[in-house]
Amino acid sequence: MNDRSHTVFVLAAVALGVVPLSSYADQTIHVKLSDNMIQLDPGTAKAGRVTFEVNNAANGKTEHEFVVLRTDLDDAHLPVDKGLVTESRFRKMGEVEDLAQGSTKRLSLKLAPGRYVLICNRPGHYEMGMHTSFVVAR
Ligand SMILES: [Cu+2]
Repeated sequence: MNDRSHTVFVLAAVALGVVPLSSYADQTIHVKLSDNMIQLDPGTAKAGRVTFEVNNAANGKTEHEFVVLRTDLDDAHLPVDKGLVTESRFRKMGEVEDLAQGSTKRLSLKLAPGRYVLICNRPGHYEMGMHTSFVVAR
């Protein structure tokens, strides 16, 4: 593709809404999983494409996971049954499973404005403190 046809292609893509310039900014949230907490940097995002870069930074050999739930509930007060948060009660946006100690995986989601809760739902891990809230602004 020469320069001119490339320009035409890009303009056509923008006109069609294939490449919405206003919401194009890619947002990366660095997620650090420890055995008793989940830390986010930064802790909020704007609506649109959000990529969670999830690192298992636990000291031991414990595997963790990372689940994104859409809910207005306080992250510390989710329903729990036998050590597991009852995920079926929520809209699950996505998850990263089987994250070995020291490893990093990415999860890219399109998120609408609202409140979310991020948890690790390995047995007992939620109750150990592996949860945090996450707000997506307009
Ligand atoms: Cu965990």
